Amino acid sequence: MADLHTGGPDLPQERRLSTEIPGPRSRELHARKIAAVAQGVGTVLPIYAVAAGGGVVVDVDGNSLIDFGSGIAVTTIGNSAPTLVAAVNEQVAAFTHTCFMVTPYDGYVRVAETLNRITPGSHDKRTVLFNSGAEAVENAVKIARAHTRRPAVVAFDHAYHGRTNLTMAMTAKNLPYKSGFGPFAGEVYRAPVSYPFRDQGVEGPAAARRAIDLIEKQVGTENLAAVVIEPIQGEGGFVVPAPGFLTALASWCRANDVVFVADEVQTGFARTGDLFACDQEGVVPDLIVTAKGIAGGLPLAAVTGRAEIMDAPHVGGLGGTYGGNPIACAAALAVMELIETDGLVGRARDIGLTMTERLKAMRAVDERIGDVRGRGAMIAIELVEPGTRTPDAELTRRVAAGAHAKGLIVLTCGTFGNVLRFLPPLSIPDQLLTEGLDILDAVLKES
Ligand code: PLZ
Repeated sequence: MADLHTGGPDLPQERRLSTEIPGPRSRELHARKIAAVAQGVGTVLPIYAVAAGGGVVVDVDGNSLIDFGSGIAVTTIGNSAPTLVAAVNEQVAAFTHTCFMVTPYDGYVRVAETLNRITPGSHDKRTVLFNSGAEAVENAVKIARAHTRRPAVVAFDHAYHGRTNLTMAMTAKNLPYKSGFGPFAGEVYRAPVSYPFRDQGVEGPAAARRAIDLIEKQVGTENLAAVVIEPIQGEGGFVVPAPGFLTALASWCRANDVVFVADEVQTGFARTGDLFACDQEGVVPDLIVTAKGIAGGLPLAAVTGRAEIMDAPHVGGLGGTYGGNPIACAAALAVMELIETDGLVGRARDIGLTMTERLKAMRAVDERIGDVRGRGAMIAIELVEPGTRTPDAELTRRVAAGAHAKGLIVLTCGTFGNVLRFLPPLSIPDQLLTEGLDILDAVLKES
């Protein structure tokens, strides 16, 4: 089994079921997990990984599963891309840490320069690095408050921004994220998003007007520091707002000196078939928050934005021991180079076309698929009771479990728990993508 422990280019790109899922070794490890790890940390699929790359995750029992999850939209370039592994190894051997706030290093600066160049808008930008999406969202709010000297923040229905106290307040869904963990940070207000499937007939600009009216009446622009929005909502159900919603919101923010923050933690770095989801509509956020796909699995996150806003906090006002760790920065530079040189934006679009075409064909003969949506390699189906818009979370759970049993890793999401989402790594071979969709088709028919 030694070869199982090697990810990278030699990992066989095949689905292989050697045992039931989870197998005996995974079950043994899972019993130890339950005895050792706080139960608050849930598990989607308790197979224990030993190798991963391309489009597969290999477990301790020798099973090789097709990956439609990418570790929640993180391993966009794969889990063991050779250039990333080489960059990380080189950096580990040079030094692991000095703390950028103590004695800085070039990798951090290069990541900042690259993000300033590739994020939407050609204005003068600055970047600051952190460890997680939630930490970066919190800091975007700090920066917006320092710049505007106003307290309030608007987030949206179905939003997800993290699990820290402020980002829990900004996250919409009670269970599992918030219940029992309050009181939450104050001055967070919620506005209605554009959710075309559940909001039939409300066009983007009208949905923006609805949100803006509420913000003006309930918050007041003079109190509002920032509007924070995911251009395509992730955990909330891959909700793609109607065209014109984001542009109208962004221009209202600009006119009212409110900082428009795009949370592209899940949508960033080629995932949606554009470098950033904002690019598709030409939306230029004042601040953009990135994480996940930025560094191929190493913990890194960033806030990038207009120089005059980013430079509002005083010297020493932003930071953290590990933010912009040199190993994570080396990984990010490898990822960003690969995205540019390997045409991964186009690859995400192709994956999106393949998935959407197939899922729409499935929808045509299955009334339980209420909606097929998303962009690029970020696609979902919303499952409902036939011919209605009533969410069917039970069916969603069954389909996910059925896929897992057949060796396909899929994730669910959505406020109502009725969305199956597909986030394959862009390194997945076509035949595995097709096989994964075949499995999904078969499981839906059986469920
Ligand atoms: N903003 C848009 O999608 C993380 C969360 C999984 P962190 N989404 C996955 C879970 O159950 O914890 C996310 C996101 C958006 C912020 C975050 C938070 O990023 O790196 O998990 O803190």
